[in-house]
Amino acid sequence: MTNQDTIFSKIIRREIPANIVYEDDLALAFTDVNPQAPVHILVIPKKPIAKLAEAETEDAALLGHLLLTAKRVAAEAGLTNGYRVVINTDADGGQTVFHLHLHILGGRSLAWPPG
Ligand code: DGP
Repeated sequence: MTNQDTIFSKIIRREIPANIVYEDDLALAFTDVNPQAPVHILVIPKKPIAKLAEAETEDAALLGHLLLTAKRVAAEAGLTNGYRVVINTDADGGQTVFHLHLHILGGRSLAWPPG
């Protein structure tokens, strides 16, 4: 089941503002409103997949595209020393917006494991 009308759908439709750093036919990337690192960018599919747990085999190419978009956006953000890509999934994963998104976190050394 997908939720077609999250805050991220509104960003895709330009109904609310966002600092968009990358866009193509399949994906959008914009800075996180509540940054957890000096660079914190979200990469989302335009297709409203609610969460990774609802991605299907038919989404394989799209999921690959999102990872390659994350790589591109991280490079364009100057994260030459490394970065982390995170997909929070569902309640225990800490997901709060139910439109699949990749967090790109960088610009400082990140601790592991996460809390
Ligand atoms: P998650 O917890 O993985 O579902 O992360 C959702 C992220 O979305 C969280 O880091 C804050 C961010 N966020 C929520 N609402 C907005 C918004 O309206 N604009 C932007 N740019 N980011 C948002």
